[in-house]
Amino acid sequence: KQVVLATRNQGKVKEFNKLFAELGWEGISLEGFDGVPEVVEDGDTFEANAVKKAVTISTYLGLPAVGDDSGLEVDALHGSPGVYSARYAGENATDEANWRKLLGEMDSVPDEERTARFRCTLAFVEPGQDPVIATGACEGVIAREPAGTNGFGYDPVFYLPQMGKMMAQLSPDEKNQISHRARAMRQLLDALK
Ligand code: ITT
Repeated sequence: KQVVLATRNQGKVKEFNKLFAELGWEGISLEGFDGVPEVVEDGDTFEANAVKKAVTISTYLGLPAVGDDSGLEVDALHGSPGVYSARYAGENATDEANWRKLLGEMDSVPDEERTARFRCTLAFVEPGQDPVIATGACEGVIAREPAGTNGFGYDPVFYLPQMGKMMAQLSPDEKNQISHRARAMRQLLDALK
């Protein structure tokens, strides 16, 4: 099955390529296409944005597409940065600028109140058909210092107590066992069966 990855985030693309390979799917990147429309992420839920990405791309290319909207929900910040995770430190902010801002905001938050979770919503769209939605979450704790160089986004400051490691210290295969994205992908597969 050929499915377009409706994302410009290369960290997501790498993870999807592995997750898709396990299913025997082929992920097609947006890089190879000209004139692909920008998707304006103006939804206030992960689902609205994921659907918008998948519908825009599948309609434009006439191919099945998967949209991923994801982010980090921090309890001490009442669920922020949430759908704004990619631009927490401003429009076009780097991943490092975003997690540094987060560490700053969390400076006075005690250890036992630093719980958080990654969330991922996937929308799978065949041209002209209704979206199929799947979700996944991954629980953890916001660290005080970064560690690790794998993954992307907030992975260097997202601590997994069960593993005794930061998300950025997991190998790509280890992250794909437990991540919000992998869990959503498994749910999507069940929904498509
Ligand atoms: P596309 O819309 O093109 O897919 P994006 O980076 O703008 O790319 P989102 O709007 O879904 O995607 O923002 C997701 C942000 O949430 C991402 O930039 C990271 O900062 C964070 N995030 C999502 N999944 C993550 C993961 O597995 N590890 C670390 N951070 C993650």
